[in-house]
Amino acid sequence: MAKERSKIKIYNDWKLTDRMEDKIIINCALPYANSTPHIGNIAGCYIEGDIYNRFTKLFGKNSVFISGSDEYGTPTTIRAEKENKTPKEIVDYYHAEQKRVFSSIDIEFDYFGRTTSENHAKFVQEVYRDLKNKGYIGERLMISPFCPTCKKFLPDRYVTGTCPRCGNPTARGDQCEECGRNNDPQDLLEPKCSISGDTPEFLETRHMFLLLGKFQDFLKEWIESQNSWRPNVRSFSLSFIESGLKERAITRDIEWGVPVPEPGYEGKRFYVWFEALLGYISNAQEYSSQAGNPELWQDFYKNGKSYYFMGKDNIFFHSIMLPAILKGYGHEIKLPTRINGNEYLRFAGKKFSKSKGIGYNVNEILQIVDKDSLRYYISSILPESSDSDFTLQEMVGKVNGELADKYGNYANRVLAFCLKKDIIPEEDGIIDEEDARVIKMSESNFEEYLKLMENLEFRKALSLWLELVSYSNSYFNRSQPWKLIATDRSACSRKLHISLRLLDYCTLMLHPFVPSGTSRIWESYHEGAIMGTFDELIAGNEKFTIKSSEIPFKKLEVQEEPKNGLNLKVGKILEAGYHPGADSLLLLKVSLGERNIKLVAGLRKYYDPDALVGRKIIVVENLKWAKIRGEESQGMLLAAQDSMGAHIITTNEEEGSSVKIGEYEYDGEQKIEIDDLKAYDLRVDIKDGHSEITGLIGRNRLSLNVNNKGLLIDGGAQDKSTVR
Ligand code: B3M
Ligand code: ZN
Repeated sequence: MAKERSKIKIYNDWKLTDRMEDKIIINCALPYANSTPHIGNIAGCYIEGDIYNRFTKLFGKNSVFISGSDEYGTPTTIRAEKENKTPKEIVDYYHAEQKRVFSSIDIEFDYFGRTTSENHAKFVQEVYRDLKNKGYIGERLMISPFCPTCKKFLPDRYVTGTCPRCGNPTARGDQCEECGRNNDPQDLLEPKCSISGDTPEFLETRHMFLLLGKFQDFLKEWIESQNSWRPNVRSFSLSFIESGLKERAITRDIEWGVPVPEPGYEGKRFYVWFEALLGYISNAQEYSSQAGNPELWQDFYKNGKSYYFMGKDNIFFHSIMLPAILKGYGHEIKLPTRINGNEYLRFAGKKFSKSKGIGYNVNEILQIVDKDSLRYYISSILPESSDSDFTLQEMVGKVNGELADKYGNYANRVLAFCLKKDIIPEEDGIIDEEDARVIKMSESNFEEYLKLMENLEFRKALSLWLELVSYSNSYFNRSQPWKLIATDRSACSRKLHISLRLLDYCTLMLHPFVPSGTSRIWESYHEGAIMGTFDELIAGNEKFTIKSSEIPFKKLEVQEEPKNGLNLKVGKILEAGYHPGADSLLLLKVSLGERNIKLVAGLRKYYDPDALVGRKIIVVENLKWAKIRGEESQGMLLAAQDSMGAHIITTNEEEGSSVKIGEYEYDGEQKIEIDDLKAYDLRVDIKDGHSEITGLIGRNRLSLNVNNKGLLIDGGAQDKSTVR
């Protein structure tokens, strides 16, 4: 039989080259330079941009990956005021911090710029003038919140109040973080200046407006024709347009921003969202200059495709504002090819938030897991089409079970076997049925993977990878090279060759997600690096040179996800009387719905027994029973203690109902001691005149609730009073 090259036509058949445009500009939303990126940000868009960038580059595309710090506007000034620093000090620090953090998890931009650059201001002003000349900008008198105490107009974010849509009492004047509504400060109920706390007046001031309405029809038609956009992005944008595009102010009464080239506007600056959107291009310009070809960016923006990755709260700006600005500006710049807006990653049921301290930032999580494991887990739960939950438990399960046990172990078994038996994996021109099947399967799996990746369906692509890894493992098992080597060395060598080809697929497919570990595995059995070998691969000139079978994935040992070990139940007091042996104690008979219990409570100084009968209380049900002065207590009730005395914690919900801490339901098995209660640090928290009982689960302070209704404090209690 004539010897042919491997029938695994892996490399020569890749359709990607023809299917995909060659010039691709990949942008991630410019992160505000005011905090350390957290996992929610990473899952929101940065990892996806990086995955796509690595994917396109790996397969020989000419792509550039660009982002930069968003440094102007109120996000910076608010932070500066909090930290008693200048805005410049804040952005210098956080620009460096963001760069460091991104590279600590292998998010590798070709250029990561800053909106405070000279070039950026120049470009923004140029676009502004152009839009104005073309009639897309108009000056308007507007009513703005003015704080009589601070004696200045308040930027939107400096006004907080109650959201008219969802009732969130801490909504900002630009947007409600709870429901995503874009607010004007006037929309908020009971608006307050966030510096002085006073109620602002609404006074007249002049500003420049982008006349968005002029783009209404164009945008509607354009978005309707975007069939490749994710449905969430498309329908959100269309319904926004449906409700009518209003002109929007693009200047603000603020000092920290790009100057507005207009007489009378010396004290005003461009609105951060107007100028930051132009940061994509200004950063690309700077990238081009640094690359020694200042016109390069034009080639990408005029002749290529542009991909924008962001979290869902940024969709409007990218699908409506940015295209309007670019369309108005013209100059042959193409509108976005894809607007990719992710849903939210949640932690313990809540949106990750730097400002609210929910979840981990990148520095914190890297103390628990390595970057490869983190990237793998985040990739597998990307909130592409709906919110998803980050849990340490699930992360450990996936990393250990999939990355280490399936993929890592597969690579190790094949490579170690070859090394140990000193056998060179080679084709011998023979393909048996089993081989033919596995080759076909891997080809179609890979083809499907390419399509999914091109279509930004990363989670699905990753699950195809996992399928292939399992398939490869079972091929190796069925081949039994450890037996074959004694009976048919040539067949053994061929089976190992196919096993390594499968490992190639697995490693290449995983590479955009887990770049470091896959590179090391690749290099342990190839001459060259995984990147840049594309031409070699296409030509099929690849040679296996097995140097090591060491696998860079370690199993994670992370302590378990924090649990709620407090079994709190709503009880109803049926009977109350005095303890015969103690003058501070009462004896209570309490219904927990299906059963009654006896409690001893130190309430005698504050409550008359008769007044307690019929009241609802919160009982720690899994407390060890104790005899207190000769009377058995089968649990304990919760009360807030302050200088006025004790206040029982109560509710209007049914007896027997469970109390959750945040989203955490009771999840323990054991009886607990009084001392164990301290770990939960239950206390009263008063915010904006509203009291709640909160407790700690892990590092998060969450509010106690029954059926999502907060608990009540009998007669109220002082802020931060202990509850026990
Ligand atoms: N800086 C929002 C953010 O960091 C904003 C994105 C700007 S993209 C031009 O979440
Ligand atoms: Zn809201």
